[in-house]
Amino acid sequence: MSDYVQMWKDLGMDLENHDLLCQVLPTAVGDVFLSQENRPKAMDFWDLVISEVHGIRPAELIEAQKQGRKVFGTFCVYVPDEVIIAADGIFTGLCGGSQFWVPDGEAVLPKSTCPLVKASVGARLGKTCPFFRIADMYVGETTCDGKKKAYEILGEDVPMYIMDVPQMKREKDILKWKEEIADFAKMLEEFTGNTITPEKLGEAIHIINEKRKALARVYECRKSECLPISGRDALLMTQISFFDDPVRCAQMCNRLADELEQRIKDGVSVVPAGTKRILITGTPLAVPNWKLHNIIETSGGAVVCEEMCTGTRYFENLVDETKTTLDEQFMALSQRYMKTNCACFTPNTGRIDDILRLVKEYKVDGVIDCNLKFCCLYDTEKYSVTRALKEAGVPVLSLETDYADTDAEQLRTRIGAFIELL
Ligand code: BJ8
Repeated sequence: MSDYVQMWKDLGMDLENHDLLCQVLPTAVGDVFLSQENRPKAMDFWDLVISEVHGIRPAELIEAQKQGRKVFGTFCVYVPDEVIIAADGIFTGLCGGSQFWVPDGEAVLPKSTCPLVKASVGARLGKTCPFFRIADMYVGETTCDGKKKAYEILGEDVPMYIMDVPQMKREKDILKWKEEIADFAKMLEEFTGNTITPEKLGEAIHIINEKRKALARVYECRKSECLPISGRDALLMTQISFFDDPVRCAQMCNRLADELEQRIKDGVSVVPAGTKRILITGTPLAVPNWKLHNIIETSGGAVVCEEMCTGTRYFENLVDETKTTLDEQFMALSQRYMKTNCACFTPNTGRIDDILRLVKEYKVDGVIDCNLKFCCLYDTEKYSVTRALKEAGVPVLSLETDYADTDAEQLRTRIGAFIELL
């Protein structure tokens, strides 16, 4: 990634520290991804993107900024990308998934904050992530307390807009979220100087729906008994989709899905018959958090589905494309987004229904419910998730971890024993 040094300098990054991050990434990518056998050829796209993750896409974003476009950094799947696109803006995910950024986050946040929040704040304050330097504005949301308070610190030296996510899913909450989306649109118009028309929003809704359909096609292939892609590769695809241009993302995912569908027809599987099929549920796995997938898939299991925001919650449910006025479109957006079952809602029984449905659809042998340390929301839902799965006769293992590698061997022992018993 040495070609990008000048760009990083211009972004005001801490080059010395950033070098340390760049040094560990190739080994991690090699160990987790390139070591796998019989991978789909179409993964070459994601191998390239991840090997130059702080180079290729940031350079594109800077180029777009030179043409006058604005970049918006987001932290939650509740922020509607469609509206950003309709204002001719570009969205990029910002959630941090590396232990590397945690100490810089801990310098200003309580240690008892979840690693996702600590890493995100650390990536900004430590000046070691180009995406955090590039974004013209951050878009936060009122989901968990950790994020809400962290946004106050993050927003000290970069424009920060917060969307007020409802905490319940009554009719009036759906209306409230619609109003919140309309306000977001107004702010985007002012910030970008571009007008959002029903035509532009309709086009943007179509673009993101196509991206969702493409991601869903790849996931559909993971339902097959003949498993054409590993969980690690599917996770990488999903993680990168938060950063990539949505049209290219759809193209690449469709290209991958074409190959996977052919593999299923040809009986090509990445694991031996009888490998135990695992569904993971819980807190999101932001890039480059591949720890759990890697342990499971090197312990005799295969991850076939993630009931996570870096998984099914990201692409399930489409926005109604038949609406023709902005008011109707905002409502259609609200209705779709409010179907996402995040643990910040109460009650959140829809998530249990989703998990039970996905267990059947993906022919799952066992569920691993994994929470990031100090995420009280998903940790509390562990109680009802575990009970529902036990009642349905589905084996479940609950785990709690963070980004550090210190518990890797302990996790390996527990996961190995769980898979053996399935
Ligand atoms: S819709 S899951 S992306 S809020 S893990 S930071 S909840 S303490 S990430 Fe999330 Fe939106 Fe919900 Fe999805 Fe807080 Fe928990 Fe940390 Fe979390």
